[in-house]
Amino acid sequence: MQAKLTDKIFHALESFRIELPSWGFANTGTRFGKFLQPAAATSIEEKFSDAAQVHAVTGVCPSVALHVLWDFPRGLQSVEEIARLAGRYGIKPGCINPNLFQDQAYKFGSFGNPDPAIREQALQHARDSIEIGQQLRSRDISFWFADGSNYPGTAGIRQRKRWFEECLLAAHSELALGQRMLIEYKPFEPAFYHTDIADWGMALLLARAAGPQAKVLVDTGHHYSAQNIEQIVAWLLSEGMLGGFHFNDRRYADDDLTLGSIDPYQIFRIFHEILYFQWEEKGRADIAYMVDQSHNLKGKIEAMIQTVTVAQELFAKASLADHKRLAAAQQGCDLIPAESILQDAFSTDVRPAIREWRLSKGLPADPMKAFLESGYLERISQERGARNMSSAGSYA
Ligand code: AFD
Ligand code: MN
Ligand code: MN
Repeated sequence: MQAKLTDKIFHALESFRIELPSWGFANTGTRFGKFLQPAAATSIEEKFSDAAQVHAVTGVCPSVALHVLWDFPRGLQSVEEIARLAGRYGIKPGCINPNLFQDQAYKFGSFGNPDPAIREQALQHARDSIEIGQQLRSRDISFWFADGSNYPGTAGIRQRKRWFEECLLAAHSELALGQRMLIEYKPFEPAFYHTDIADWGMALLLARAAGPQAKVLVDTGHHYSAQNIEQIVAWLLSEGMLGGFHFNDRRYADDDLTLGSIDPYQIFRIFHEILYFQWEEKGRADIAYMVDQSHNLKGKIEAMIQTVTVAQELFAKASLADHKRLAAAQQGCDLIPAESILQDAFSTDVRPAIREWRLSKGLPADPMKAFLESGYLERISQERGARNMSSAGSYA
């Protein structure tokens, strides 16, 4: 490979970091049940330990996103333990995820619930989550709401929008300087008639209404199959409203499959729009790259390593697009040359250069092989197997 291309790839890899989800290491499933895995993490310490393994072999996952209900069983009282584990395993607490969907009180919604007492309960949980973020010096709080309805006529859509505006504004007023609120959208599931924050436009308007520290979070699985996600990304970048991503892949719905397993070219095009924007603006976009996946069948740590290495590969490919030539080709409506700039970058095998970069950092050339040879999987399967396979397994 030409030295110039290798330099571009090295430069891209230097800046690329991706955050792991604590819940990706635990037993999860579908509404039809879950298949327990002997090595699955069931405690927050095991999640930190597993995340540390992925970081040890890849070198690019220094933080782990946390779920307030699942990882902080005692709410704010759990902060000290999390801080201790972070220190012990060398993995920073990442984005804080409030849980506004599991409590029975949220049957008819959280911020969108017609009962003001339940909206207040949800808002208090949001305040606690923001406080947890402050105590752990974690910058981002990412809000996903299951709120919606299952049948026409059962919910006042505009009234619920107003309640969301009120609650998000109130939550935003609790943010410390530098903290961010990321508002995530999702077209459907678990609500099947309407979801209160169903698309990027709704998330954008609500973020704008909440305040200047609110941005939009794009979960790549939260789109209809025909949607052009990179166009949404380009618009949010242009508006300065792209806060970050939850990366996964999908075939049909929010399938939470490993990144790039179905449509790697789509993830490449998303990365391209970001790098093209950064080239034009001559500065880095402040975007949180995060994984959000459920590994129902694949081994959890192996699937996470796969996702991280594929993300690196697609980001490195996207870094090869010649933006200057592309801008000129677009300006001149030179369709084939313009398209070829993306296709040539996407079809470049960047793996040798990535292996070189890893070795230059003292990292294993092949993270998956290094992990499988480390004996960690055998050890935790041994330690956790009996407990995991006997119980119903704890949810996330
Ligand atoms: C589910 C939701 C959403 C959320 C994630 C973590 O669809 O993506 O971000 O759980 O709470 O996947
Ligand atoms: Mn998500
Ligand atoms: Mn999701």
